[in-house]
Amino acid sequence: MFRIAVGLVLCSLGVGEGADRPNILFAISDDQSWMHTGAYGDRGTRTPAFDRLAGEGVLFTHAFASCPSCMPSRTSILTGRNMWETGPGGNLMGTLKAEYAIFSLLLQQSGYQLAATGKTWGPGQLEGFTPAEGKKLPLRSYSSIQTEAILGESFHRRTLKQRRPGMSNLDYAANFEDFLAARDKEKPFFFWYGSNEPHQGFEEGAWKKAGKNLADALVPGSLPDDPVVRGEFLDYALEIEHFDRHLGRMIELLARENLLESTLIVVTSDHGNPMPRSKCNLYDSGTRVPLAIRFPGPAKRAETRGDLVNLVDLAPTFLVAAGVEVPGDMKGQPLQSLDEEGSTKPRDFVVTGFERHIICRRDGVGYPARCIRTNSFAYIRNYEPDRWPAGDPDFVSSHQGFIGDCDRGATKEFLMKNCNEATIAPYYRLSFGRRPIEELYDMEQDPHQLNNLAAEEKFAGVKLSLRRKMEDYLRATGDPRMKGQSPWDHYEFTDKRIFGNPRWRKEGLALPGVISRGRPD
Ligand SMILES: [Ca+2]
Repeated sequence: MFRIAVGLVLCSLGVGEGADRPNILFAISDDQSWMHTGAYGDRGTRTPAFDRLAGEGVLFTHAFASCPSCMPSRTSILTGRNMWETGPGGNLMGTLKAEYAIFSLLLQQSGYQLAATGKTWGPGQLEGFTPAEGKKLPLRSYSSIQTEAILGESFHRRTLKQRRPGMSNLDYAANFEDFLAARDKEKPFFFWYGSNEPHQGFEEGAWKKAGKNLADALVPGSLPDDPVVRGEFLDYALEIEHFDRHLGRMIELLARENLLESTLIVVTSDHGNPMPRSKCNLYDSGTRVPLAIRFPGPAKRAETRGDLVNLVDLAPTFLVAAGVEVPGDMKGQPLQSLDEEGSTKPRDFVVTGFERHIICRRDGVGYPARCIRTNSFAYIRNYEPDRWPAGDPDFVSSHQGFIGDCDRGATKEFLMKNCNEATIAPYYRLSFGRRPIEELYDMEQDPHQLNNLAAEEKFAGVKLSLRRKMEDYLRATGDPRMKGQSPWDHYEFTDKRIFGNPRWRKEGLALPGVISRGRPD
């Protein structure tokens, strides 16, 4: 079984037996930008459940994932460590090492019951994990038998009567209901609700059937204002609404069981939307996520917090709520009210990072970058500016075609097809073209990060001070990049199932050395 070094924590838990500790419901969507949520003002995406929780708790306006890629972001959430502090956990299809403390296991050891439905942690491998003999679970979008080792029993038996094309067939809320019925009522619980939505694979044109209006689509300024693009953002909005509907049903179930006031509810996403220049990018559209927290107790007056938050802050938030001591190597800080005694001061900057997502460049290398974000500016350092930021344009990736760090979809196809049109070419370059070593954006004047100020004399002082602040933080947290090292380009890519892409085989492209060969399918 998967084991983890927690001795130092266990000896000082200090948790009282039978203490009145809250249940925790953690809801995380897959690839949702903060802006595509009703509470932040989007008219094209209806999210009444999220908005309700924000209205009864705290709405965070500046929350950021540590890394804009599924598994690294989820690794950082679980470990409370920045993406560069998790070794091969910082790459998609990497490995989560057993040496890092994981908040869910700390909760479990302190008496919590763990359970989950939908997408949990992945895709990747847990170090040292071997399934118990005869135990098999259906693989449902990366929630597999191995994730039960870190997040408890998977509830997945209830499926939807009518599956929506492009979406999971899991009835997430019904599975939560099953868990509530089956749970050990002597224990507080931690339940992970991970939707597979709004990950790419949308039903194209579904927005028409749903009666949405193109005029309501909220398209980031880095993409062309075209009906194709607007339509894709509405198809994606429908998937966010699916996630939110199940969340709403879960809130109702908690209320029905009289558990709402004894439950901490946290809702967020693992990173931003999957359209070009978002996911896998350190711009706001890639790393900035929705975040609402309803703390236990009766509904409070709505509070909005604009301080910068990193999703590494969630692990300590859960542990503090449960009365469990936070391990010293978790870099996050709890998000409990800033007014409470002993609380930490708000962050005035966050640092995010990106290394390797899928295999989409020759030699299997990534696109290393780091970003520091303050309330006023974003500074990005691209460590390998000769590489293509979204993947080689002439190399067929494992499963996303050319330019493989951008998921297949209508907007991507539109940009590729029209890249020589004068009005579209600048957008193509913004998404897929090479980038300078440094980027600097004035986030108040230029929220979509279109005007790079890094070469402007007027901003030289700002740029230098941000770079120093970022590098000080990276050094203090042991980023190998600060020593000129690049372990991520060499870590094993642990999943080869996706290499069945016929185009890849047809073109006879050599598999880069980082792809594992000996593993079973
Ligand atoms: Ca994701």
